[in-house]
Amino acid sequence: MGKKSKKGQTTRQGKHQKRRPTSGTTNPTQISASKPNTPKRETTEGETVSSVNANNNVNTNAAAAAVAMALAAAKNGTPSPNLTPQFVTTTAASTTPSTPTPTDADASPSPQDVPIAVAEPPPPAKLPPGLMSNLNLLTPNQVNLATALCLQPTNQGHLFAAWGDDATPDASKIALMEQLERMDKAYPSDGLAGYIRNAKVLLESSRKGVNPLEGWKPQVPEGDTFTLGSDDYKFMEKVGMTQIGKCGFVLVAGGLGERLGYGGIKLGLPTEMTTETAYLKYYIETILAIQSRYSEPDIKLPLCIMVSNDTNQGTIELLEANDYFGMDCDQITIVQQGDGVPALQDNDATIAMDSNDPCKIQAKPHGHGDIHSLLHSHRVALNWCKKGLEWVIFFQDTNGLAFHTLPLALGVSNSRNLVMNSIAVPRKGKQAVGGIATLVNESGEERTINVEYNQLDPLLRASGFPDGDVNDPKTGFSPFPGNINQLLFKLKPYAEALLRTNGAMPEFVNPKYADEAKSVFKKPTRLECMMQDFPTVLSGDAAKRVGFTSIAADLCFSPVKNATADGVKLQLKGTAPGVAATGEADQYGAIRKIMASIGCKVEDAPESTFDGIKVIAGPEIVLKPSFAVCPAEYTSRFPNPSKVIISGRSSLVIEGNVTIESLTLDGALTIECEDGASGVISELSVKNKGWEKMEDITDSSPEYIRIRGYKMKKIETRQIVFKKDGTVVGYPPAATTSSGVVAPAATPSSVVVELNQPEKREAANADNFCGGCVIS
Ligand code: UGB
Repeated sequence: MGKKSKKGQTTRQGKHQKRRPTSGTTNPTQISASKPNTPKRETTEGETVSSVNANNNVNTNAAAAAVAMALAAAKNGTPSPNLTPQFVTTTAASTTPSTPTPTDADASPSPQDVPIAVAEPPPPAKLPPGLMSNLNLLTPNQVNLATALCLQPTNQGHLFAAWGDDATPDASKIALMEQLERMDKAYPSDGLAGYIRNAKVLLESSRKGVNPLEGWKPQVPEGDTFTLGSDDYKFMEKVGMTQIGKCGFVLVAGGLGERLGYGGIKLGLPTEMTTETAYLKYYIETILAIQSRYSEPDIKLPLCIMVSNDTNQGTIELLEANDYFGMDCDQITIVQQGDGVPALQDNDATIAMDSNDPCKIQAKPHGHGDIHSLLHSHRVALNWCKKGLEWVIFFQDTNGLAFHTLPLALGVSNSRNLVMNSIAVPRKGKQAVGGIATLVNESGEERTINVEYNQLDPLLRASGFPDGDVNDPKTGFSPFPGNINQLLFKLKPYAEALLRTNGAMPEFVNPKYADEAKSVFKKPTRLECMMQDFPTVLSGDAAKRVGFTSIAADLCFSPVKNATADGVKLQLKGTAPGVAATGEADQYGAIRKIMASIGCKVEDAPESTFDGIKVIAGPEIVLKPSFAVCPAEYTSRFPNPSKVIISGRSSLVIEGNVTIESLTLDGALTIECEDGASGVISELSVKNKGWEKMEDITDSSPEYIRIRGYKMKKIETRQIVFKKDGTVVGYPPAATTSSGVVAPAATPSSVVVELNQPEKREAANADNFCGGCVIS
């Protein structure tokens, strides 16, 4: 089981009995001499609100007095008298007290403590009696936090309402305080006080219907669009392959998958039923294959996984039960989103309590945008810089097509010197996918960023595009490509931006109102943030170096997010269903498409329907990462592609260092090449009964079968194994030695991709400076 460190990072003893280095061990003085700046966040009303409370000490004297008394009471174990601190308020954003510390009680007012404008004094605030009488249960830090939460303007005294009830156990009170402490620490912009302050601003803007993009005008973004098999594609992919061995990988996997309706963690789901490879296994095998073929011998490509409270345990169990799928444990860093953020029940940002437990806060996920602050606070990005890595690749939990286009996009990033590059897909006008647009404001500031589809159409109409979000007649697609949240960053400027901003993303709120006056919520809401909003924290030249790489979705994106019943409705509307059956079919489809693009003859199966979802289910071809990862590698694995012929009812699995010179397949074939062995398949013809997908939605079947609607029946299979002792099982000898041992034809020891020297190369960093740390 994982053990949580102070900062929420999971650490554990690994399989090699060496503790995985925690990412928080870097000495900050090696990183940067300067303190991170206070991040700024544009509010929806255009004013700038500081996300971190730097010098907001106006009210701290009164608050500090309250705390001092409370602390004294806590120390003595006696209740302190009711406190009535006096306040002087100016504006909401500038007067919020920071969480006071005991030393504040003695501090004389400094010049910045003097209020700028004096308004009406607010009514006297009191700490709730239940809290006052239980202060002796709390640590000094907890007293500080509880006090700050109760005082104006945070004003959350109701959190302690149940503490006045004698029936409330002390353990529950302490549990609540610990939950509050964890949430306070996890929120990157001034803890819970900052969260409530930001929530009040955003809730008010939402109530007033303020357009969050007010002042910004959209333009068609500059980016690169590719077609598989084109010369442009091949060139850019080769450029990217010079970089692919220098990446750190970030997997965001904190989502519980409520829409999918699957009980386990999504990373544990099989990507397909042919090999039943779990998503996490597939990702790790891919990273290891890239490392073994493209990284310097001393480089281990790192993987950081963001988990939440919901997915932490399952993820660690999955890794441990499978020996980390072959990765060294010190390559994996797990960062935790923690408890999420408090749910808010009204426009005053009143924290909602759990309906079953008056000593528990209702928590909700804060969104995948948390990843940036976690990579900062755990120093993951900086550590990767120090290891000499050049790129950070972000990807989602269930996309079996995630890596086919990675070298292509890396080629674009490298050639264009991009700080941030989003892999994007052609998008139809008004399609329910965020569109990437370049936004420009009156002062000439520019951002290329995802705009949610519900905002894009009105924004375009209000900005001189009277038809709104429509297709370009020349291409048949919207000029604003669809974001799939597969993001590539140049590591050094990324790490620098984290140092400057703490990785805090802008937030949004989306309450569902129960009344026209927008004063009542249907259910509690919360602030959320998204990882694709990173361009908002880029500034200067870096803000201009943001682009996209667009490629057909059937090559790069097919997530598994939705329950089958919802997928059926989406498919009827002509939208990708995003269910387990399509996630699987699209993986086979992408491989067939790549094979066809190099000249292999692969027939499509007729359409089938499983539990209402229509798919082209085969032929099922699984090419493991140890065989090939991306189109350029297929070319060397299939040197005579026209001699590879696969029928629509076939199933093929290839693993390891094999070259397929010629193959005719009508049935099921698995070819495995053990580590250290190599093999060549030539003049092989296989015909057998093969495998069949059998519809299965019975309640007694395992959940991962039920959610896709079928299981695989393996009727007859030809199995070939190239063993590392040089023997071959199941394959007629190309040549036989006198001892009868098969001598497989000689093959290269690994995939050889001829890398043309790219024409455009990124200039070396003149200052030899990396993400704030000096590389000696
Ligand atoms: N995730 C976390 O790790 N933590 C969280 O708190 C939430 C999510 P969703 P979403 O695929 O078409 C995104 O919920 O947010 C992980 C893009 O914003 O599946 O609805 C989670 O585990 C959108 O622009 O996606 O929408 C998963 O791996 C579009 O690209 C990932 O974050 C959309 O995906 C995505 O979470 C899409």
